[in-house]
Amino acid sequence: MSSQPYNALKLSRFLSLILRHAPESIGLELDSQGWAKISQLLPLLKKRGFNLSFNELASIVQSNNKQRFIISEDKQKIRANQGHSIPIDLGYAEQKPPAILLHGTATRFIESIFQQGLTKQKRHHAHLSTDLSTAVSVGKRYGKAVILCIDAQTMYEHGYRFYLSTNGVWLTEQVPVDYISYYDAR
Ligand code: HQG
Repeated sequence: MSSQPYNALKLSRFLSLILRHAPESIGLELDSQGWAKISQLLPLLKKRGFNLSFNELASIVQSNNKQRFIISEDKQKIRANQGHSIPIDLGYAEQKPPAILLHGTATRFIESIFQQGLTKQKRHHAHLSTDLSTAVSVGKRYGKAVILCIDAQTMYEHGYRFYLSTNGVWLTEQVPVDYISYYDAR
């Protein structure tokens, strides 16, 4: 297994790019729910230097640290579980969120967030987590991490909708300022 003809981390990043943002960049077609046919994907990956079998793709999907991708039950299709910027419908059902959710961001966004609230930016939703270490690592991607605490229970009571992705990320359209505070690490 150590002689893999591709780098698993690079491949995972490339899959994120093509399954969430730019399938057309390699000529891949996604259906309205974001699924790509694996029989179409594998030859396109090969052209990009990622020469792998179905089983190798399945093992990349299975070992991904954030479970970013899923293979359909019939094993014909693959999609990203969340994080898209292209218009597809993941079809997640609305769910009651935990009372508190976290959002990791960077210090440079704080002023704007406390003016406008948390907005979805280029993606379909604002992304929230139940887990402090995930929030910290998400925030660190853009600079010095700051953790925000979201009063999801009150939002829910006020009619805001929440969705839970297959890989455990909580999604909501936006979080107005009233429901945001700094996370108190104690
Ligand atoms: C910030 C990762 C200014 C927001 C994670 C974030 C996640 C604002 C950035 C997923 C703002 C958007 C998504 C406002 C929000 N003014 N900045 N009003 N509202 N922001 O990458 O949540 O590792 O689109 O705080 O696990 O960081 O890629 O969203 O810093 O689930 O699989 O604007 O990406 O997954 O950044 O991350 P993003 P995110 P992966």
